[in-house]
Amino acid sequence: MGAGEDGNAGYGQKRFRRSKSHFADRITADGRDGWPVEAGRYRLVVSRACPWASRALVSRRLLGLEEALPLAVADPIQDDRSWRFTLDPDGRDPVLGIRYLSEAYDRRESDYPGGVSVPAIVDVPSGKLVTNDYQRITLDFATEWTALHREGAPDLYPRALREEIDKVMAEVYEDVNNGVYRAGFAADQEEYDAACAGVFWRLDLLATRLARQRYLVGDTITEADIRLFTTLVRFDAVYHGHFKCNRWKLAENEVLWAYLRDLYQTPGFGDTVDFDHIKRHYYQVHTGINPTGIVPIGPDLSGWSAPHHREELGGRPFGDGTPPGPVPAAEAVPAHHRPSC
Ligand SMILES: N[C@@H](CCC(=O)N[C@@H](CS)C(=O)NCC(=O)O)C(=O)O
Repeated sequence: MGAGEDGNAGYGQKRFRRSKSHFADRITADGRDGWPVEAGRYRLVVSRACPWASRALVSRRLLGLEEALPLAVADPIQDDRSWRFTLDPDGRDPVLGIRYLSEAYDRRESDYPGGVSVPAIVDVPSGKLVTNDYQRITLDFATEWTALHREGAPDLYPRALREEIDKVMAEVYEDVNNGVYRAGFAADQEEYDAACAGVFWRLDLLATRLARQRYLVGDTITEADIRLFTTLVRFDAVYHGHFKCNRWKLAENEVLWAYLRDLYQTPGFGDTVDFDHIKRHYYQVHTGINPTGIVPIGPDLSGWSAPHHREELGGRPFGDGTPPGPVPAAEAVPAHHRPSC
């Protein structure tokens, strides 16, 4: 089920390794890879369960790219052909007309041997996959798709702060974003101990940093916050139990819990999150570490809208810009998949 680096590649290996995105063409303003930025030409394929895809969901909302780059949401449960569009009528994506994301991969490259991963951007006219390079996709949203940004869109990757943003993101990736996966798919005690220690060591450092400042870099929301958010928002629901990162829960860490609630309550963050998809995907797909596929009842999802008081630290969430408008009706996450607060 769901072969690939996220699903099964870690099992039985000495060390969990994340395989590189294979399709790294870029969609740019000048179209140098043959894929120019163009409203309505591409389709963003995600799973709301996936932290890497969720970066793209948040960034797309903050920048107001919903109309320019329409969305396909895959079923959180992959089958042996991977991501599928079983949430759509007749099990087909209504625009691409395909049942499996792998069909877009096949159109791009026949006999591609790697995993079929999200996020993915597909060229609608040709039905071909353009990119599954999740590290690049959101940076390009911020810097290449500018002509299609909404009015008041924030600068998520400000030039003057890029060096620091890149440094923070690299540390967060190694110890937190990917660290939880290394802990979860560890093949032995030693590997688990090292990964888990790294997760909590880095979270402690981040909490110290965030006790003094509202956001990770500068005084506005940047790409670095998006990347930390998508892991933190899953922490208590899946990483604490399923991946055994259980030294403490996020909700027990005053600073990180307040930081997470602050972002969650910011338009464009919490409104992309689907806890039902997250929990069912992790607990039901990773049968190597949860053979029964039982999805636990917790955690208690109350309290996400409680006051966080982070505004007392200052900060200007959108800089000189403004918050995004409401979620397009067709993209709203069902109320029963979200905290009742
Ligand atoms: N494949 C990307 C990361 C994205 C990723 O791992 N996505 C997961 C979902 S959270 C996925 O689609 N896994 C299925 C697979 O790779 O076969 C990479 O280059 O590391």
